[in-house]
Amino acid sequence: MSSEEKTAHYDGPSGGWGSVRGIARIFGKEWPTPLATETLFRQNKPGGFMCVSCSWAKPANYHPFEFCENGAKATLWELTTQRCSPEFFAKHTVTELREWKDYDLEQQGRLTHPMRYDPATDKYVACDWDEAFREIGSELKLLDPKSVIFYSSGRASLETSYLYALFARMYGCNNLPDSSNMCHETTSVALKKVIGAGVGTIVFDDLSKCDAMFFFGQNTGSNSPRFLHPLQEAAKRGVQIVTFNPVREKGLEFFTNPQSPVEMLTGKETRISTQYHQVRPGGDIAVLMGICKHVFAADDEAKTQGKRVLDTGFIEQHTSGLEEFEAKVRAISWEEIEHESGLSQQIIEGAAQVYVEADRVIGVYGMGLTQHMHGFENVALFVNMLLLKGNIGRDGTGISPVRGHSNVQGQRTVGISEKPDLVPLDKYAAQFGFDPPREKGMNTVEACEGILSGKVKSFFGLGGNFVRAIPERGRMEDAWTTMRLTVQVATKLNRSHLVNGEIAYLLPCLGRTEEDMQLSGPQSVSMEDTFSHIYGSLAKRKPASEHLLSEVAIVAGLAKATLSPNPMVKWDEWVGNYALIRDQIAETYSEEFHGFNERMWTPGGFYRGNSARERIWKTKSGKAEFTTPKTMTAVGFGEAPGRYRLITMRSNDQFNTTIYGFSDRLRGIEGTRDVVLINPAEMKRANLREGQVVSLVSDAEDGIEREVAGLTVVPFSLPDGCLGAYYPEMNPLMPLSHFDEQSKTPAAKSVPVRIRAASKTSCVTD
Ligand SMILES: Nc1nc2c(c(=O)[nH]1)N[C@H]1C(S)=C(S)[C@@H](COP(=O)(O)OP(=O)(O)OC[C@H]3O[C@@H](n4cnc5c(=O)[nH]c(N)nc54)[C@H](O)[C@@H]3O)O[C@H]1N2
Ligand SMILES: Nc1nc2c(c(=O)[nH]1)N[C@H]1C(S)=C(S)[C@@H](COP(=O)(O)OP(=O)(O)OC[C@H]3O[C@@H](n4cnc5c(=O)[nH]c(N)nc54)[C@H](O)[C@@H]3O)O[C@H]1N2
Ligand SMILES: [Mo]
Repeated sequence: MSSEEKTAHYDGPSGGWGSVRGIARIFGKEWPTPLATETLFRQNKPGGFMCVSCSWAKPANYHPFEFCENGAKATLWELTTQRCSPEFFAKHTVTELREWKDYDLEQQGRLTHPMRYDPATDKYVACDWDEAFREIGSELKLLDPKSVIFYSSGRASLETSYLYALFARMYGCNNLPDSSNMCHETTSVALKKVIGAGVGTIVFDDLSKCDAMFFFGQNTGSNSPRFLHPLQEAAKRGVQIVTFNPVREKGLEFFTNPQSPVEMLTGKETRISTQYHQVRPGGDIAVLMGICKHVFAADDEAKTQGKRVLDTGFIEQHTSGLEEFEAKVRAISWEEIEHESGLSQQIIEGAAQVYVEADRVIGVYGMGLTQHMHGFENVALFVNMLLLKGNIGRDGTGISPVRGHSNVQGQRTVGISEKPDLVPLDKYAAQFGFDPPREKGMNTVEACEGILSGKVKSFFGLGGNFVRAIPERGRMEDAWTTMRLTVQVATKLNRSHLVNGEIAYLLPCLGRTEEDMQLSGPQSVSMEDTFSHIYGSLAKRKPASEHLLSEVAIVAGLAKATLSPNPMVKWDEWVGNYALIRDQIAETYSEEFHGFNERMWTPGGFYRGNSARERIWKTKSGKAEFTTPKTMTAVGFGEAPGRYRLITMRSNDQFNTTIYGFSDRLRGIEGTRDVVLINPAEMKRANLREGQVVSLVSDAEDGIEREVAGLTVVPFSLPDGCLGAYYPEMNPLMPLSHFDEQSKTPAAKSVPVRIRAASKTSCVTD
């Protein structure tokens, strides 16, 4: 990583004029029209609608513009004036559309009509809703419920999610995988095991009370940009911010607040991270062991002066398992830590000293920890570090996984889970008079395995772009067509709509920015943010087409067409008035949701509580549990000559599989996503030159050939032995068998690959 000059990078800060231009470049025509401005003004504010992008908090004391570059992009993307109508589908066969790029598919705009796939012409043809519900319902009745998958992407509201999970269970399965299975499932499993609550323990106000923050593998500048405001305030307060990330992400380095006229005009920027360390992908376990090693050493030293660094009172009263962990930490050598982390003892000790000196510490993390074969250990060890000094369950301290989709956490809260033991099934049984299935359902990876093996006969997608987001795309797409029935509920056309089962429907729904008019009047919905706060969302825009139904109405329509009537389940009444659905949620989940309808408009949302924050540990031992790791690297495959660890990354111009444009401004990569990033020293070793076009091939030792061709080599500041390239283009390279052992989260941040210096220049997307 010698010379910065030779690598692609961006000189400006995150935020600043670049972020304003970033919005304008994509939405030139649609921004800033009065209607768009009016809608953006209502974003993330009490009484307004909640952003469809990330799950960051919607604070009670909001800014005049409580949206960021990427939130604005997400909203404007939904508000587009483009329409993907039956005329469009009449012009193109599905086979033809499969050759299109993701970007071009979504560019067609909002879906307008329910569509049924016609195998005779290989085209989608408009149909009416009743016909769609009737056929899907009668097909579902013929299938074994255990062979049907009910997937959801983390956007659907609490109301929709609750009904969806109820529908699946009344139908007869717990096959409710969620985008969370590819994302923070590692968190849900690890935090549940070690602190007894599967979500983060901090709330928004803690950010203004801490002395230090440790950031592992979360890219704030692109993925939760509104977090930059409290981060900037923290930095100005002198909070130490220590970051471990293989990539030097701009948002974690410098920020200029685009909402501050002074900062915009003077170009003043705030340094965010006080230390920034480019750890090897998968090297975080070693870093965390190193930090803890230094903490124990500092504690030994303090003891000689009658003091302690460890919070011994907390450890004694609240934790179990320290002895075994401490023995392991003391036994591990600095050589091993340095090798696995790629960082020197001095650097790790420097970071650890910040931890030793700080009284109140928050640990923040994202996909850099969760998407590894030993992601569980990553998360558990981060908790170990915090436990050593009692940094959970005090103001200004805690663990903070930054969740992805805007309601992904909430979906799990209201019953979308393949794990029946996490759901109060007895309550469901009493409330709705049925016998819910008790057998564990399939998660995302298991659903993929089931599709490959032929066990899965039908796939229902409530949003998302499953085929594009999962590993092993090539094999998955081939297997997909063997299913009997596939149904996708969506706002825009994507790849998953173009790989069809024998019978396939594409059902268009209202977006969250659009008015949802039902019998009792306009309806509001609700969601939960990353800090477990729950808010109402009320939208006012005219729907993109008069033929759209709300997600609630679609789920209820299908349920009615599939299930036998049950007087305790009032699908029609619920669709007519969503407040009645919230009453049902409040009954099933009374502890969290009592008084739901009244409390949902609380500015800043209402808190559903977190036992670990109260230092009540709902774990097996009744205490917070130290974990002794079995491995020193989060990577589940060995090192070999020519083998790289590929990080699949998000650009600043995308939301997951939705590609807004081709400018990854904050990393200085413009105009294309078909790139492979590599450091200059590795380039030399591999005999590559800048601009050369290469392929990446799988090096997973499972005999399966996987290749993505047509990638241009770009020198970039990265640790040795690793490469960077974009998600989802790289997903064909990910082996389905590479997932976190405990949670089955696919290991997207270390994919074993080799570089093939190819002469061919075929397109990457296919
Ligand atoms: N604009 C925008 N916002 C989004 C999304 C989006 O695509 N676009 N997606 C949403 C969703 S669903 C999610 S889950 C979140 C994702 O948000 P993040 O959690 O930030 O996920 P990524 O961008 O995939 O990767 C996070 C960081 O991990 C680093 N990293 C990779 N490997 C390692 C490692 O081994 N160790 C460490 N320490 N770091 C590593 C990468 O360099 C990157 O900076 O964002 C949400 N918000
Ligand atoms: N290699 C690699 N793979 C990854 C990741 C990675 O970092 N690397 N990240 C993983 C993560 S964290 C996640 S969360 C998954 C994401 O996986 P998904 O959640 O399945 O994918 P998205 O791209 O978010 O889904 C986009 C589609 O959702 C639809 N949509 C948008 N708004 C709405 C709405 O309001 N209602 C409905 N019904 N549909 C809507 C649109 O049609 C759009 O095309 O991908 C995972 N895959
Ligand atoms: Mo995610």
